[in-house]
Amino acid sequence: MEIVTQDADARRALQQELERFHCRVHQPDDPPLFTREPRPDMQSLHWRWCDLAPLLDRLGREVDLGAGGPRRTLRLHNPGLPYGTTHTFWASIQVILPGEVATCHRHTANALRFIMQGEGAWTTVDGEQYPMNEGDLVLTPAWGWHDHVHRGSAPMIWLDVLDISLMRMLRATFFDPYERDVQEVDAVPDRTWRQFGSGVMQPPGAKPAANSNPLLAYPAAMAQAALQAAAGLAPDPHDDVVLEYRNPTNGGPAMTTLAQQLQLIRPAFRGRRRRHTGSKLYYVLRGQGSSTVGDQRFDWSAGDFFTVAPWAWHAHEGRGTEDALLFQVNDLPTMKALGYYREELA
Ligand code: GTQ
Ligand code: FE2
Repeated sequence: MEIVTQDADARRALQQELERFHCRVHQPDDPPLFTREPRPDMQSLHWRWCDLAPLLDRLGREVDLGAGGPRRTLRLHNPGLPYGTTHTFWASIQVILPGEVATCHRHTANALRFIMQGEGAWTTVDGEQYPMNEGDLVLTPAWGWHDHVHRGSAPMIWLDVLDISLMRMLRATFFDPYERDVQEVDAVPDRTWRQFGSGVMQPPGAKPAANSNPLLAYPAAMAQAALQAAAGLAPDPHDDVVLEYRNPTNGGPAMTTLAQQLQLIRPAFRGRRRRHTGSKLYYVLRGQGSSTVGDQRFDWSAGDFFTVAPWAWHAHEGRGTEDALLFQVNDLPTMKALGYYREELA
């Protein structure tokens, strides 16, 4: 915005008098209110598995599950922000050892878990219980009671993503501890999976609550089979092969604020550039490739994470000999719901 400099002294004088009335006028040296396009404070970053793996080992050995809220997590921190991985969500890697219990609580933040390594843990969400095995996505929608128990024999890690920054920005933080370590499990522990898990066949009388997703688990085998089927379609010019995890009762995103995708990038793929508002995080399950994000180039391989800041041009390409498999979380459902979504495609 063009600043009228002739009245700078008047504005400064006025400001001093206005202070006690809790009012202000724009000052010449205030940062611009409107920029032509987003100037995000979050940085697009790349975390390499070769750096993360030893840190996770250390965390398992040196950090107690009980410290800092009964979870043991490595947070992916964005140095451009006071906290969080992007300005809307936090991504952390949770480490749980055999026999451990991540005790029951609930919070207004929406959470999702994508299992990175291991098997044998179970999560209980409002009485429903689901296995947590490599490649599975499990959801903890806002305000649901949840606890995780590890019944397997080797350490496990999974990715936690919570819309904590969004919740805090909107001043909507609530948290309750449960009165016991774990909650009781329902007689039918996986009820909504049995009702809605196929996606297309549903009990005729089943009435899910409006605008909420009854499904809490998206097993790896189901998601990867769907992705293999989609690989027979014409490739997407930006993403090669990509599928979104959906709410089977309304076709919308699986969570109200955050979307999740599973993506194949084949070695010969050379994606077109695009940019959009909203932020996203990728996790590489297998394979390798390269992404240009703004003026950076991320050469990624299995176990790596990277983020894309709002409005940054980005494009992906394949590398090596095997198909790369990536999991993505983004906040586009929030942007779309609020009318702030924009994109440009090259
Ligand atoms: O597992 O419930 O990474 O409440 C952060 C907050 C995980 C969880 C996190 C949480 C959890
Ligand atoms: Fe939690």
